[in-house]
Amino acid sequence: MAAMVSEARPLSRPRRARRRRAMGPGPQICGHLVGEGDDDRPAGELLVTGQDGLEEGQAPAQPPVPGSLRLDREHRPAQNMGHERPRTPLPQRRRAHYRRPTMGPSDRRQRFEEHGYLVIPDFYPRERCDELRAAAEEIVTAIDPARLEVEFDTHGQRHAQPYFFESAGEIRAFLEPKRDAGQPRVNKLGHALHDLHPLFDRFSRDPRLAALVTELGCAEPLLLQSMVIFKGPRVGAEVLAHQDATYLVTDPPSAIGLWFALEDANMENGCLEVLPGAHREGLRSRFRREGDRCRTLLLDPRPWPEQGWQPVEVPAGTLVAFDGLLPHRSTANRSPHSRCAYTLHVIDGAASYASDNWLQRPPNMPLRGF
Ligand SMILES: O=C(O)CCC(=O)C(=O)O
Repeated sequence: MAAMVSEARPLSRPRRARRRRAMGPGPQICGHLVGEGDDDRPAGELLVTGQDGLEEGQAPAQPPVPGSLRLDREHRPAQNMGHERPRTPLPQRRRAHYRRPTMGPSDRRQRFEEHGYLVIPDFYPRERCDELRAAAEEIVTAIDPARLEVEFDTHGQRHAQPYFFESAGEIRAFLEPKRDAGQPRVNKLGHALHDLHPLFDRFSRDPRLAALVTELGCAEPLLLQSMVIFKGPRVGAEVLAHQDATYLVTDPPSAIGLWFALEDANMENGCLEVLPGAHREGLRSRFRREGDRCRTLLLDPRPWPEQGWQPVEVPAGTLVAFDGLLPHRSTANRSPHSRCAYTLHVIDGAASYASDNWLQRPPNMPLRGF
């Protein structure tokens, strides 16, 4: 795949070693987790077991009721930008051919609409997560070190510059603002891994994901962006509270985040934290492209509440699906253990995509579905 990594070229052995150092020490696993069948789960934790009883890579035996989830353009409220997600009819409950019918599809949809997120353990086996992490490390190793200079900074958004905008159709690396013993570390890779790298493509286009987002109300799913967030030991930066719809505006709002724990995530290493139900309060701000820079437009001046945040502590292999309007954040990783995640954002092709979103794909690389 010649065009897989932007401006990548083979490295000499010493440069490869320098890149490896930039990746930091290998991942380690630590405990304090919520697992399937764990009855001590905090109240309100939305745990879905069984993924409809489907095996990895297996399409649902019976697809969702045809046509039941399509958005009707005629009946969509005009200029709904950043407000209520349109309510589409719930799919009819599928018959009980699932192995573990603990939560039916319409329960998942109802819970997703009520709380704004779902936790699906064991979506991928650990080996698939390890494989993805190894591929991500290989990508970093292959990137020209001269290109490794832009920091990803959720405080000042200093990364919002051409290098970042061009990553819409490439695979680029962004550095942690903090160094580890003087060494730069990679914060994230983005944003077209799912279209440019065969392994990420396969991981992202699992038929079970297509079935899930359809079930959650996405009529014509399009895979918009993907990221590997390394969250390295001691240096992994805080991600400030935000809604993904701030960056991925569609009318009506349609973004769904699919966040995969590639390593165990807990309070020590900076797991996701969400504000259950707050996706129903509308969009707080918009991140708008203005030429070669971006500006944040405040739509709702209220600060995020101090209370009510729910940590989502999960083992590797868990999928957390969340509404683009759900506020979420993660603390800095001050632990000796990394907390790597892969995240994929899907939008509905039946909604219109804002022309001033930062992410604009090059004309020769249109968005694709599953
Ligand atoms: O992984 C994290 O810490 C944050 C991820 C996030 O904000 C996202 O996927 O939208």
